[in-house]
Amino acid sequence: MHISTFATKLINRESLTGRNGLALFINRLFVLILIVTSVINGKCTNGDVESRSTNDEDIDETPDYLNSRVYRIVTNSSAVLSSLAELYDSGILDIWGMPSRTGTDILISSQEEESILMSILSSTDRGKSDLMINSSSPNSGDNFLLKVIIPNVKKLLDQQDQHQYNHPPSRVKSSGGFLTWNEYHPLETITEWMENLAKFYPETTTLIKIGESWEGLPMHLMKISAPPSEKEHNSTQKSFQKRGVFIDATIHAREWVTTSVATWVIKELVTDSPSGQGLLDRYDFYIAPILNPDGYRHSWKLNRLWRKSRRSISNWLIACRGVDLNRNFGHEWGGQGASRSSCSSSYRGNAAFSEPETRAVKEWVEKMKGEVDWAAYFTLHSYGQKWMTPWGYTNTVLPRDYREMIRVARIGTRALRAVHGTEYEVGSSSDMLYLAAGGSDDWWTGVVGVTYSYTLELRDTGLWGFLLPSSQIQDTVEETWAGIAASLKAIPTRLV
Ligand code: 0X9
Ligand code: ZN
Ligand code: ZN
Repeated sequence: MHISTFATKLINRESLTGRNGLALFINRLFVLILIVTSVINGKCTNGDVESRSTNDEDIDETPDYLNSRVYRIVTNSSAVLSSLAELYDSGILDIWGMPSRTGTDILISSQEEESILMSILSSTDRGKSDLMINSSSPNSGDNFLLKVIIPNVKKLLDQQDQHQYNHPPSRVKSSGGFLTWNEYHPLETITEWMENLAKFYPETTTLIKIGESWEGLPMHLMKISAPPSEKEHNSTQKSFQKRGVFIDATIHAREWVTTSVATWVIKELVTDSPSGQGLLDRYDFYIAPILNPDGYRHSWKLNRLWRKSRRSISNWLIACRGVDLNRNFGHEWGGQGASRSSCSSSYRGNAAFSEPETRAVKEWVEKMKGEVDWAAYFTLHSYGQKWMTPWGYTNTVLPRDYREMIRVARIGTRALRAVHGTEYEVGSSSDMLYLAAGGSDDWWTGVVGVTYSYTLELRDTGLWGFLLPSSQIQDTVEETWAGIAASLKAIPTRLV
């Protein structure tokens, strides 16, 4: 079923194109061969109906990344971009990001390297004779640049394993509130840290369980709210009501540095550090450092580069795992850039909010309606150094308050840059990256009605990608928090 619907799609698109016919046809052929071989190789292994078994299946899912490389393709050729999109959509390619004109980073293993590159190159108008690494073809109509940005993924992973091994994650002190930002931490450490924090600072923090993941892990939200000050106590009339700020991280499992930022923000707010001064007078914070606990745990245990949740989806032909939770939110769900194929790393799921993880957020936000007046939403992703607004589902219209969103975003990126000189780009995600429907940012603006809804793609721009070394965590958390804090200060107060 999987293969045949895909083939029909290819044939339909083929008949639409005309010119470039042969190149496209060859390209489609490669894509088809790739799908068939990847099914046979057991990339999508046969399996029974929904099972929660985590042993046998998981072992198959631990790729060794031996001789895998990350390539960057920069092109304005729509044929190449659409061929990339198809490879991604069908689940063959893990694109670190998605096909876009500013550059597409793809992870390719040595076994697949030749066929995938051939397939991509055959869709350029100059055909496969262009197979030149690190070269561009300036004299053709379309620009095309292919270069290796991470020559040996395995080596990088091994180095980082070694590092984790030499510096085992520090345990939470029983006094509560001790975590480090010079290394990454597994799920249990972060959960334990939050639990202790809530015990140690009961006046300001509350640990809220908003639901459970597919594998039954708790989903936590830390509420940070300053107790009313003396001034507020004494005045009979409040001049303004506190508004809510929601920050989440690790919707995508492998984007580890986002969790470091979320926990840093919690720490800065709770310990009343100067960086957050004044913010707790205006806002209550709701922070979820790990929105995809199953995926995060999997990325520690078996596959560092895992992106999606861990639901198992199987039918008679295929058994793949995971839903891209950032394609599962219910505003214009199922539109462009959200795959129907469960093997794709951008699989949208069965329906809007079909996943326990996204549903937990939705139901909790609905429950809080009337109680919290949301001012801003930040969802932390990596990588790319971009501060993005909705919409992700369309690039033909912009949100009503786009100009105001950009004004505040610029204040954020300026403050961010002032810390360590890190440059961010500002704009809507569909303009800067690609179309992708079902993202959390679109839902917060389109359904919840929050003006300042942002997706932040943190460091870097591809040198390390998701494997950002732990030596960069401290700088990343400092600058990101400076940016978020400055942008929150730039939001006009609302009088009641
Ligand atoms: O594709 C995504 O979900 C985000 N990029 S990432 O590389 N971290 O996967 C960008 C999401 C932008 N927002 C929407 N498309 N709604
Ligand atoms: Zn270290
Ligand atoms: Zn992401």
